[in-house]
Amino acid sequence: MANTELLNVTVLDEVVVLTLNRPQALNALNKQLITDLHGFFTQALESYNCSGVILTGSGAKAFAAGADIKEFVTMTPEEMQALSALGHELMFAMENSPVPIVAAIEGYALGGGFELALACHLRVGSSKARLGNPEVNLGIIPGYGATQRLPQLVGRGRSLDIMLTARMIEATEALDWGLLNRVVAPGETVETAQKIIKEISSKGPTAVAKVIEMVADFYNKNSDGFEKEIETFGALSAHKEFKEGTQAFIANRKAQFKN
Ligand code: DAK
Repeated sequence: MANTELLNVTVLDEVVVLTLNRPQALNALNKQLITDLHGFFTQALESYNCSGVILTGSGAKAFAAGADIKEFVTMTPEEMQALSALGHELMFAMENSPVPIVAAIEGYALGGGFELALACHLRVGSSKARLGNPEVNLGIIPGYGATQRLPQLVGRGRSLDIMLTARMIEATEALDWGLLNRVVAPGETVETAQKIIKEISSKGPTAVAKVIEMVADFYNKNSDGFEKEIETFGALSAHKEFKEGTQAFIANRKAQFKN
């Protein structure tokens, strides 16, 4: 899938940069944008053969200021449920992507926009980033997974603080809480995300994909993660990337994982 009207797709040095493109509505996530993101992460991503994805918002003011309030008030309960299912599928596809996805957050990441960032593997925020789940202000609860992913990231007390008070968390507090992995100057989030992905791309790609898979598995109530780690560890030790990584160490050279 190439660009759509609302989702800009570019490739920069083997990294896909996805830009939410509704700056006039602070990149609020309407049905079309969720559908485009779903199409990208469930179908198109595979064909890019990239080392990672950066997800960002257009304009300096917002990553995404939530689900599109003006649109969702017009939807029937059936349409809301169908959109919820699509959104959940999207977030799971992101969480389970074999290549790292890094959110580059300039300005607001609220409600559904925050949930989209929570489904990314890492988050880089500008010092002007403001994060939060203000859904209770509208008489609803988060609908794209924050009730589950937020406690996974910051625990019960901080999640309840964020979701019950609906307050916006500033970048320094978000960094302290582990909501953001890095805080940088405004305008530098994409470049920083690019550097992070570049660094990860020098590692064994299969090991990277397996780390993502195994950490996601920690939250799978039906799976024994320790057992899976033993199996995966064994399988990887027969992999050519393990051979290359260890031989490179012994020969005192940099490992070359790519052909
Ligand atoms: N939806 C639609 N339009 C939005 C928007 C949003 N979430 N956020 C901002 N905009 C629009 C504004 O209406 C305004 O449009 P015009 O009036 O110019 O036409 C434009 O973007 C610029 O916004 P402001 O003029 O308000 O800008 P300010 O700098 O004054 O304020 C702000 C920035 C971020 C503090 C403010 O815009 C704001 O409070 N925005 C709303 C934040 C919010 O409550 N977000 C929604 C949380 S609830 C679902 C799944 C999930 C969800 C829903 C359904 N289903 C599965 C169906 C999730 C719900 C949420 O995300």
